[in-house]
Amino acid sequence: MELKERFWQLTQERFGRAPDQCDDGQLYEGLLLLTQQMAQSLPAPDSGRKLYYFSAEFLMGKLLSNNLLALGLYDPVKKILSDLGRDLGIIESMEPEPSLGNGGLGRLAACFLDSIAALGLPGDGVGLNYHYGLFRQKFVHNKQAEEPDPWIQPDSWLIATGRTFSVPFGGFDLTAVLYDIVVPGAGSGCANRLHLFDVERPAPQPWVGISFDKEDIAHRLTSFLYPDDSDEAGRRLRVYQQYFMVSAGAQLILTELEERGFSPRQLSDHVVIQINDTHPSMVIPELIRLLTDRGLSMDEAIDQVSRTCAYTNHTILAEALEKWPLSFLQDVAPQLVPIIQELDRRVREDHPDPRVAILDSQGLVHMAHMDIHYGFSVNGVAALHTQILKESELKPFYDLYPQKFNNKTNGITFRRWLEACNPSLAGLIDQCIGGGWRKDPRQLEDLLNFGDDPAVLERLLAIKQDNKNQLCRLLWAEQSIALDPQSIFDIQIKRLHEYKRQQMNALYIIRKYLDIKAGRLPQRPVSVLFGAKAAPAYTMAKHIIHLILCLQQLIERDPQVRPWLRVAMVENYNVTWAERLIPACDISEQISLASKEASGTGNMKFMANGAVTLGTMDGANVEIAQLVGPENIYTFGVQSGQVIQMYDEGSYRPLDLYHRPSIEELVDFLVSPELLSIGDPACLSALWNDMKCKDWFMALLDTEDYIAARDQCVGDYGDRQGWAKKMLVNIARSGYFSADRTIQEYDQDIWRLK
Ligand code: GFP
Repeated sequence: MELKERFWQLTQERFGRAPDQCDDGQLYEGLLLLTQQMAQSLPAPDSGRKLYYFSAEFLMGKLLSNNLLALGLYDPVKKILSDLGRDLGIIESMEPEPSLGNGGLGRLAACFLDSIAALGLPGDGVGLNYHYGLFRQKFVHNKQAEEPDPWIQPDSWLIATGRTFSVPFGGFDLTAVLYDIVVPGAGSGCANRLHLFDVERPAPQPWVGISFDKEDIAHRLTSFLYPDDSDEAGRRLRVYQQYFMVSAGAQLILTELEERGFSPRQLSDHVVIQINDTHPSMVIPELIRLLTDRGLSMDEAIDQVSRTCAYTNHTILAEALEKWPLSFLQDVAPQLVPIIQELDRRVREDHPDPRVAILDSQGLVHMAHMDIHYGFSVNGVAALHTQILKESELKPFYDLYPQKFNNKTNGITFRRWLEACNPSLAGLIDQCIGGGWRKDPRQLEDLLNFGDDPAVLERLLAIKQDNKNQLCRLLWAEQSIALDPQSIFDIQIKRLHEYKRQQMNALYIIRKYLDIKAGRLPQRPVSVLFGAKAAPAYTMAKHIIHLILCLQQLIERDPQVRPWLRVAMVENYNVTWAERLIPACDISEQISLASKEASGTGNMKFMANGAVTLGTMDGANVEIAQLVGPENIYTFGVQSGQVIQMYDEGSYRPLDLYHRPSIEELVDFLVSPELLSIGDPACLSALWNDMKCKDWFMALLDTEDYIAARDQCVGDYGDRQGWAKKMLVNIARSGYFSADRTIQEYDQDIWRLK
């Protein structure tokens, strides 16, 4: 049946009316069902070995456009709608964004699923179906407040599969119910699945904020991603969640293995499990348990699992590498305890070095250590990060298993992050070099032939301006934020964390504010945009949000400063906002303390959309710098080697830096009468005190250099032709960061799926 006919029939059956009589909500529902049906009818890729990608987060973003594009239906559907006088953009805005992730980790998992399906590889995601997501961010009195973020509607992308698994917790069992989201592969003609497990009887929305009874495991286990872990009940709930996910996932794997006609003894021939960060690490002992239940000896089970599991590390921050008290596991999943003890005993027998033990003297289980000993691959996510893992963070492990360590520099899907979010730029690229880049983003290099073509450079600038105009309209309509579209758009969007140094960006804003007040005007007007959520229990991160919002208000009220400098923090930053902000960005802020940002992926998205990076030599920024050359990026700051040395020696003294007049003035502004009249004195002085006395992520170390580099960048923006060239080189060199490339490398070096 023709697409149009099918759509007519569907709305007729569902709503008793033809599409031209439907409201936007009904049209959205109709398109959702149509897309869903077509995606579901696609076969799974041919399976040799099958991948299961385990992750606590999958930050999928809205799926309608993405899936229409993957199915080749985007243009036909757009046409059908426009013939009816309707706009796909408006219909899409009806879709709630699935709230299943936090930051880069979850968005990477989503890009990977997209690429795995597009490459026709057999690989499913495994995660949890959080009903209220991370949280919905509200700004109240210049502070972050958290609310539940319900996203599941009667019609959503979730498909009830009818499959269930019983998860044995200490003292009770819980049924895991499996829902699937279909992941159609762009151009591959097949589809994979994202498997999301849920409790049987999820509790309704908590009424007050995001607090709830953390002991009510049976009903609340899947309420929130990363429930507040500032108390013991919260930490224990995280272990419940993790065990629920991996136990149900491991049972699904063994069931599918059997359905494919293989025995548990053949697990590693037919299955590979990628452990995304340490949240799913318990899959190792759980699979060993399930295999021994099915008749394998302990030796055989350990051998199979060790040849099936591979681990990706996403951070070198010690506090982010999970360590759970064995006593929690004793409560949550007592059956795992003897297995973990046995795994630890074997490690100690072979390697007496206590630094590589799984269980430490305080009774903590080091999840990453278990992954490294009992997995066959350990990878970092950018060249520098992998090097740091090998040379310092995980050195004792690298010395034991050099062959396990490998690098897989992250990537992004250009289908969402260029084709879909920036159609005008995509169109210009097509005109210049044809459409081959859509399949193979490396072909973007051909754009380099247009570096001296004034017409193309003009178009690049015009498209950027147009995207900025569109963003301004949206910010005004949705959040009453007014910006000057002619100003430079300088954007920092990412999880709020001290190592990402949003606070250093704020110090630059203060510098400019003070300059303008003193009559020293900047070279041109700048708008500084932020988007970031802070973990509810991360006090310092919330203070930084407070600082930024206070600066926003201070400047907003000041007619002397406002024409030259604006600050705007987008409320409830999410994937959909990123899709609007990134195409409109001139300067991409990637200013983490060198050595701390494993890779970054926003940096890649900005680059592909023609923003110029202002960044430290950290994570994938290093590779961006190599690709574009020094004239097309602004780098600054102390290098990672020196930073690591300062931590080792404990030699960093923020107070000394604070006493430099150029810095003291900026830091002290936090407790100035201007700011205190707007903000909460307790928060601002806590942040002020922390910055000058502790400054754990060394913002003051790089502040002067940062200000100089940023001023240089703002100055160079005035040479419009020169700037357009930088934009073009950035776009042209971004193809390396295609997630398709990353996934091909995972497949060749780790998974070997076909
Ligand atoms: C984490 C790391 C990033 C990295 C992503 C994906 O992201 O450097 O790019 O994982 O590997 F910190 P966040 O969750 O911190 O955003």
